[in-house]
Amino acid sequence: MTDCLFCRMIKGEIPVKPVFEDDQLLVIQDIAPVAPQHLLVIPKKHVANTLDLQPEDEALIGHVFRVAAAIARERGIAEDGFRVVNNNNAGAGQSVFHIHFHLLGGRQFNWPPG
Ligand code: DGP
Repeated sequence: MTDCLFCRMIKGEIPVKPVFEDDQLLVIQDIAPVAPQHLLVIPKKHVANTLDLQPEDEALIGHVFRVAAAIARERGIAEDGFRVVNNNNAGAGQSVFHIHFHLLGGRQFNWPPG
């Protein structure tokens, strides 16, 4: 996807400072943090959102959560509580249509979410 912001970051066309990277994922700081710790866990495979996931993506999504948990522990936000949030479509707040997961921590969260 040549016009996809996150694909361009993954391909190196837009420079980023990865917090973590492997063959499946890129993790970066969110440009507009809404918590003291706000990272984006971005699968390198272009999938618009959860609605487009395929059976072969199941291991990838499991990997997302395992990496998010490891980063939460590393950053000291695991014990006090953290969130992994995935917005799907505009009504839920999705603004970048390349699937990604917000890893949020470092403050108290409310329920229900806004
Ligand atoms: P969402 O609204 O759920 O689609 O999340 C997209 C997030 O991406 C949003 O929190 C802001 C972030 N974002 C948008 N553009 C950039 C950018 O150029 N760099 C970084 N690091 N984050 C971005």
